[in-house]
Amino acid sequence: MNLTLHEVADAVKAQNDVSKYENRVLGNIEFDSRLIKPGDIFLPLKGARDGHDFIPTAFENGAVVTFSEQDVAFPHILVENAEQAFQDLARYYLAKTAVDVIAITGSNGKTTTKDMTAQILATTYKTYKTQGNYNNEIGLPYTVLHMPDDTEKLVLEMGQDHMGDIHLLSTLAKPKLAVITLIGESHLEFFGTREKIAEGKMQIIDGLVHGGELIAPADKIINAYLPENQKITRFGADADIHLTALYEHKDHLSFTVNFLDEDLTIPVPGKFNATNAMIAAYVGTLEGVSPQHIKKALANLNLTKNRVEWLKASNGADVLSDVYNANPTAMRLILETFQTIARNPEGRKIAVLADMKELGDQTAQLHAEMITALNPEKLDLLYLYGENMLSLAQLAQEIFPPETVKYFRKDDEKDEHDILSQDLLNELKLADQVLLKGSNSMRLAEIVNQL
Ligand code: IGM
Repeated sequence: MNLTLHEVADAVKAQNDVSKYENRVLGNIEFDSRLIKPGDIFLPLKGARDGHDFIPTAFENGAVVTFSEQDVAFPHILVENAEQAFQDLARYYLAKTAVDVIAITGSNGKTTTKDMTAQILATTYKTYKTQGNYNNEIGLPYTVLHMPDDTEKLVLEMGQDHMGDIHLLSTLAKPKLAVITLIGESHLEFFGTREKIAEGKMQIIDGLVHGGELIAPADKIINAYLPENQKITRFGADADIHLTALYEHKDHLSFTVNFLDEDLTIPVPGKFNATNAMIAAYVGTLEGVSPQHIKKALANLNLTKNRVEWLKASNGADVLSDVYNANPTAMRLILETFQTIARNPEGRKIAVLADMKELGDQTAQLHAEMITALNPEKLDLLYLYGENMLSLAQLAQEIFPPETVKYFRKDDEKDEHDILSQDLLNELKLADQVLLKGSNSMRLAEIVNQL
């Protein structure tokens, strides 16, 4: 991160005197105390639990200073609001490094535009991009503050759960290029109407630098919100940029675009991926990447699996999969989202929650507390899996109707993974929605594949 302790305190307008602490260069900033390494700075956020409770662990792991909203017996930078301080620090860091920011709002899971853009830019520049789903008011500053010191181009994904989210992210990041891939109707956006989704996404121009450029679909739904004094490039049939040919194959696509002379290929199928690749190629062109480099980067695409994604089960059910890692805050957030979205007509909502690992001696408590995130009126069936989930299963049985909570063992003696998987397969109907969330080692990914 290459910032000193006093510099950080100044950037967030610390309310205490930090001159008594040595002004050393800090390592990383982390809000999960498990990730703190010697020399790091801790950020106590109010997640599922109050991060201030974990300040002692952060120092056990080698933190040299922590942000804090209250006086504590450890070296600290006193602030009114830790989340706001985190955002202020990221804003300061972007100004200091003067890195070029490319902002992309993706429709969750579907878009690979961010990865394609980053891989094209990486042929020519030191490039860093949003990892996983770190695209919200906490994930974006985290991404900014974790970019390598020599980064030249920063590709930031911006997600929206609520109106105003993208405004905050864009004004923080101040992109020189702002990309809207699609005005979707995706599950996670409970905005009511497509107009509201469009309005929310168009806030990506709120922080666009003077002389920047907006790249957006030729969808007329956004016409009401276009900026007056910025360059705008629209994509789609007959628009500024478009595909001039497209050949779909079983496992790849080849296509041409109206702004490059090369024949392009990407090693993934799906027509929409050609559009995503075209947008990425256009960003690369604007940033001065050669056509040869663009062609090569696209041909060798290495697309990472999205951490959180909506999938379709083979029987047609909707699957919200978040199976690679788990902490209490993330589990609470995804439960909130899953319980808020509209049910499919005639469909049920089913949650499959598995153990969160590596939570130390607070494991039992952190799992049991998840009861406050479960709403029996919003969930029709609850599957709980793993030894840490046993106490939650007992608590849930008290508030859910009979037979709607199913518990499956995984402990030293017994693993009922296959029974759970079979039960879910039998249970799942066409109109159902199912959420799967748990630590990677609980092997929920295998169940998602079977679905
Ligand atoms: O949802 S998130 O994962 N998020 C990250 C940013 O990008 C978008 C998604 C998320 C968010 Cl938004 C906020 C927080 Cl605060 C995650 C967290 C988070 O990491 N929360 C964590 C905890 C809580 N509450 S990590 C963690 C806890 C690990 N901690 C327990 C509580 C381990 C621990 C156990 C026992 C101890 O004594 C000390 C630490």
